[in-house]
Amino acid sequence: MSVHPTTLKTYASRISQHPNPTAKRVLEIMERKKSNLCVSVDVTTADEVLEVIRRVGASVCMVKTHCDIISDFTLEFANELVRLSKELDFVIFEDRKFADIGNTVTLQYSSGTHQISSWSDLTNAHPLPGPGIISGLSSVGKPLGRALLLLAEMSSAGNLATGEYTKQAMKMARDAGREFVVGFIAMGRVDVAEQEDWLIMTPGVGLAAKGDSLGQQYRTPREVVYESGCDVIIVGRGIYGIKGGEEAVKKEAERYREEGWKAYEERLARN
Ligand code: 5BU
Repeated sequence: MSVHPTTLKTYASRISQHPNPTAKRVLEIMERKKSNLCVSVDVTTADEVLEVIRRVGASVCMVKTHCDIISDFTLEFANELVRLSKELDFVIFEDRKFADIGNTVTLQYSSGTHQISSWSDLTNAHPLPGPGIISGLSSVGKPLGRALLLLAEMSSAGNLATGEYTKQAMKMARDAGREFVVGFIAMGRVDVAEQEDWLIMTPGVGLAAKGDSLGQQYRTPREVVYESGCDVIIVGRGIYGIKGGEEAVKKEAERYREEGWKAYEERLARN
């Protein structure tokens, strides 16, 4: 197993490597709360979303949303999300996966029912349409201090984001600079160049299941953080879907936080 130098550094020592304010904030929160856990709150009403966040908030550095699955989404709900993100100290990541030409994504990011740029600290985009997608999103998000991840890889079986595609995603991020693009959705340390410091966030994490019936594939926090050198574990159904009511969800979030942090400490101990 090759070890990328960035994986031997503490999250705190990486703060100064990042010019983007949201990237700095993510790393600060991770260190402060001893958490590399992002909970993906994929429930379909505003009340349920807020309820899950109240239960898991203390254990996470980040909350990930899909605002287009929330049947009663309003900007008042978004305001409450922002208020909770300050109170409970986490970053909001809208997993929008933009994938259109620059002009269209600019409108999708700033306008419509969701006005994502007004409340989401971090979002993501497919590199598929080319660098215009970054320029478009950046024109809206950068002045607000927001940040972008590119999807360099995916967790689902049979996906096409592999090999040369992943390499080109890296190149596109490098060419864009690190003021707005702060990292990748990836399954491992795709930033092979030794001096690079990107945030690598990884979905497809579960302690119980190995996958679902629709192609999702799960690895454990240890496989993701220790073996693959990723920075943030993203967990959805493994946490909010656990049986046993409110307390069980809270306990499960704490269990994933502990597992993720233990794997990070183990990785640092290789120094
Ligand atoms: P799960 O319930 O832990 O399987 O949810 C995973 C979440 O991460 C879900 O919101 C997906 O949309 C998201 N995801 C993913 O699973 N795999 C990917 O490659 C990307 C996002 Br990108």
